[in-house]
Amino acid sequence: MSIVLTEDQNGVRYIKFNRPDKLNSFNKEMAQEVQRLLISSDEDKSIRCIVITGVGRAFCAGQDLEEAISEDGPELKSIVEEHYNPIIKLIRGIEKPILAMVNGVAAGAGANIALACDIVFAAKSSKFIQAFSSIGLIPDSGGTYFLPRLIGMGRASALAFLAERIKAEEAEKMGMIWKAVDDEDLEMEVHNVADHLAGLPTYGIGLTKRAFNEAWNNSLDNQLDLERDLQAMAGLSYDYQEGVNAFLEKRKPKFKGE
Ligand code: T3D
Repeated sequence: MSIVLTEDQNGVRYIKFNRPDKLNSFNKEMAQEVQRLLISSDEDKSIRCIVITGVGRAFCAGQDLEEAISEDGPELKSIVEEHYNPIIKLIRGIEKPILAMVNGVAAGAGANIALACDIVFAAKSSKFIQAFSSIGLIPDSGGTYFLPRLIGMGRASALAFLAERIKAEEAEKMGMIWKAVDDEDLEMEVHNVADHLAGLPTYGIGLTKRAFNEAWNNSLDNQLDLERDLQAMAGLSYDYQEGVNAFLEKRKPKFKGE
């Protein structure tokens, strides 16, 4: 059985971590496979939305700690550099909507991979744990970048230092994730949103993602310049023409993501 499962449906690629007996913790093979699948999802024009989730009772328990301490395993620095950093850069750099469907516990790098996604849905029974401090590490996989920006420095510090288990509903309340959903409704809700997103003007959505990525570091002047340039690009798209024509002709638009 493959270490990561994939399924393509209605323009949506589902990427499912598949080491359920290890709570989908990451080893080298899984990290490389996730990178490969993200790259191929980016290159495949028929894929217009990506959903990342886990098989079994966990989303992902972060680094496989047996591998991390194994004498013939990869060094800690290369685990971060070669396994997680490329995944986070791909999630942020792929100009298509990426959803996290957090089906169970998300710990360590697993939590931060979810938080790097554009929209995070989580089953109400799931929990987010910045598990790093429990084993003497620092939040990686973008944790020190995204957490303070998403929830503010005070909350980020508390989560990172204390490694408390945060329930999905609490995560929603503090703005860390988009939505906590009843467990039995999670798949249906995420499938519906993903199908919907895949039919939207995903070229424009990709440019919006680029603008949001840049907004973290830009001055207002620079951001306004960027909006001007990206809007000019969006204005040349098929989808813009189609959206305006459909509005004027009082019909439903049929977008292509171009
Ligand atoms: O080199 C580096 O480490 C650098 C990279 C760092 C990135 C990171 O992600 S560091 C953080 C690593 N992750 C953790 O510290 C989390 C460890 N896991 C847990 O704290 C707990 O398992 C959970 C809170 C996630 C879930 O608890 P619970 O009680 O529901 O499940 P469990 O019984 O602890 O785990 C079930 C099995 O999964 C168990 O195996 P067994 O006894 O049934 O054979 C457990 O050992 C295994 N498992 C869970 N997490 C990991 C793991 N095995 C390897 N690595 C794991 N991270």
